[in-house]
This record gives sequence, structure tokens and C-alpha cells, in this order.
Amino acid sequence: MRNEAFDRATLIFSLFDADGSGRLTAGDFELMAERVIDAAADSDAAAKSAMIAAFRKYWATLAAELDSNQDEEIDYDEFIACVLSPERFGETVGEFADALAALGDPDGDGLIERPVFTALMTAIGFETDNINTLFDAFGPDDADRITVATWVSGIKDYYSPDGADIPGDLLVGKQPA
Ligand SMILES: [Ca+2]
Ligand SMILES: [Ca+2]
Ligand SMILES: [Ca+2]
Repeated sequence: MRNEAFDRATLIFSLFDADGSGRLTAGDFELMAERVIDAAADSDAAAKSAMIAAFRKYWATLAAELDSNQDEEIDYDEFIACVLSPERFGETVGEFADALAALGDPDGDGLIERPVFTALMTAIGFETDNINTLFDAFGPDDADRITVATWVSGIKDYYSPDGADIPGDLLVGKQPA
């Protein structure tokens, strides 16, 4: 596993611990889903329902695969094992990526404007500067939009244990000065 993958997973753990308890629980994912849905002002009910379902499936997969001591919480040590076995999470991450990117494209034209992207990523908890740097790295067009496909593959890369020097690393906040 690459150090970058470890750093990315560590950041995700801290963000998904939405209530700051130091462990992941079903409640964290409900809280996070609520925040993200609230940020998707222009999305329709179907897209919001798909996102909520994706968060719940994400939690169910984590709980099934990583809760070694079966206390219905995922602590940091349990969570970090996920980056070692991406084959157990690929499908869930894929559905999560599709649902999140769909929320970024409420008008369905396949393009995501920067303010929509920023609102969703802020709701998840990423830093504004890092979000903007990531958006730039995705190569926005002249109208400052990226494609849904670019974001979906960016999310999948983020979870890849072998990914290094990828745009998602910009979210970790270790950018050169
Ligand atoms: Ca928590
Ligand atoms: Ca546990
Ligand atoms: Ca759009």
C-alpha cells in the first residue's frame, strides 16, 4: 500500500466520523447523508434518495467487512484495513461515487459547475482551498465545469491503494508551498 493511500484513508475516517466520537457508527453516516443532501439544493428526490441509500450501503459494507470485534462501531484500526482489500469495497465505492456525482449534476447535462462541487465537498468536510485545488486539477472547461465521469473516476482513484500523485491527494492538504 502507498503512503498516499494511507493518508487519504485517514482523512476519510476523520471526515466520516461526523459526530467526532473517534469511531464510525451508523449514526455518522446518517448525519453525513443529511449534510450532503442539504447541500444539494437543486437535486431531485430520486438523486437524494440514491445518495442516502449509497451512504447506508457504505456503512453496511464497512460494518460487515471491517467490524472485527463486532461492537457495531468501526475504530480507526479496523477502518484502515479497508485500504488493504479494495476488492471488498469496489462496488460500494462505485455506487457511492455515482450517487455523489449525480448530486453534482442536477440538470443532467453531464457537467458539474464549481459552486455545486464546492457545496457538496464542503458538506462532506473537506477544506475549501483543497476543494478548489482539486477542481482545478480535474481540468475544468472554459465555463469552469468538469464532467461527471471525471469526478466519478477521481473518487474511485481516491480509494485505490496503489494510487499516488493523483488529484485526490490534493484533498489531504499536503501541497507544496
Ligand atoms: Ca462517530
Ligand atoms: Ca468494531
Ligand atoms: Ca450539470
